[in-house]
Amino acid sequence: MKTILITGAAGDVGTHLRRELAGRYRIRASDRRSFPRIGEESCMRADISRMTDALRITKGVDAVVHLGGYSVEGAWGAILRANIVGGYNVFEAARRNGVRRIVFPSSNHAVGFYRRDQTIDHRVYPKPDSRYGVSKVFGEALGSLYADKYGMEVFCIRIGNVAPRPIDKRRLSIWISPRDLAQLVTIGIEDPRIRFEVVYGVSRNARSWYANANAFHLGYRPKDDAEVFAAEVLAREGAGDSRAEAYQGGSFVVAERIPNPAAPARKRRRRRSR
Ligand code: 15L
Repeated sequence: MKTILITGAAGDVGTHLRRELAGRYRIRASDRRSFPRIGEESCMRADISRMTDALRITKGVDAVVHLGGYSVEGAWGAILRANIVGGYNVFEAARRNGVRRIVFPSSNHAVGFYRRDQTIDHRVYPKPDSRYGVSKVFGEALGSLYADKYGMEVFCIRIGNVAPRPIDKRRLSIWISPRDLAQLVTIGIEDPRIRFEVVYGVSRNARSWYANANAFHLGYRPKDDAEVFAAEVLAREGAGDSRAEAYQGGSFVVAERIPNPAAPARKRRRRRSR
C-alpha cells in the first residue's frame, strides 16, 4: 500500500478526500491546525510556509496531494505566504526527499475570466480571476518546471467546487462530488503515463464549461452529474451581479475585499504632519 501525504487535510476538500481514500492508501494528513484523525491515518501539524516543516512532512511518502494553502480570494500577504511560498516549499521539499509524484489541486479560478458562453480545455492560456487564481497558476507553473527540470510527475486538477451537492447555478457547471474527486486524485497518484498534466476536476455535469478529454483519456469516468439537482438549485437562485454572472469564476471576478495596508499609514502620516 502506498503512503500519501495530504496537506491542508483539515479543510473541507481534505476531509472529503481523506474519508474517500481511507483504506486505499496509508494516509499522512497534515495541516497548520489540529484536527481529528480519520481511521488509521497519521496526523502531523505543519506550517508549509516553513521549509523545515515541508521537509519533515514529505519525508518517506510515495506521493503528495498538496491541498494546503489559502483557498479563496484574500489579502496578498496571506496568499503569498500560504500559496506562493508554501507551494514552492512543498514542491522543493518533495524533490529533496526524492518524492516524484505530486497531485496539485489547482482551481477553476486559474481560468475564471473565461466567459460562461465558452467551452475551454486544458490547453487554454490562464486567465485568473483573482490573486488566489494567480497563485494557482503559479502552482501549475511550478509543477511544469519540476516535471521538465527534475523529472517529477505532476498532475494538476483545476477543481470546480467539491461538495456533497451543487449549491447554486454556477456550481451546476463546476461541481464535483467527493467520490469523483477521489477517482481523479487516484488517477493522479497511480497512472504511470503522467509526466505533467492539467485536467478539470468536475463531475459529468451536463452544463460543464470544460472539454475534459485529457482526464477521460487517462481513464476518468465520473459517476455524478449536477443536473440531478438542477431544478431544486435554480428554484432558489436569486439575481446575481451581472459581471460575476458573465464569467466562469463568478463572484471571484468582482471580489475586492482586500484591505489596503497603505491607507491607515498614510492617514497617520497626514495626521502627524498637521
Ligand atoms: C475554489 O477554488 C475555492 O477553493 C472554493 O472555496 C470555492 O470557492 C470554489 O473554488 C468555487 O469556485 O466554487
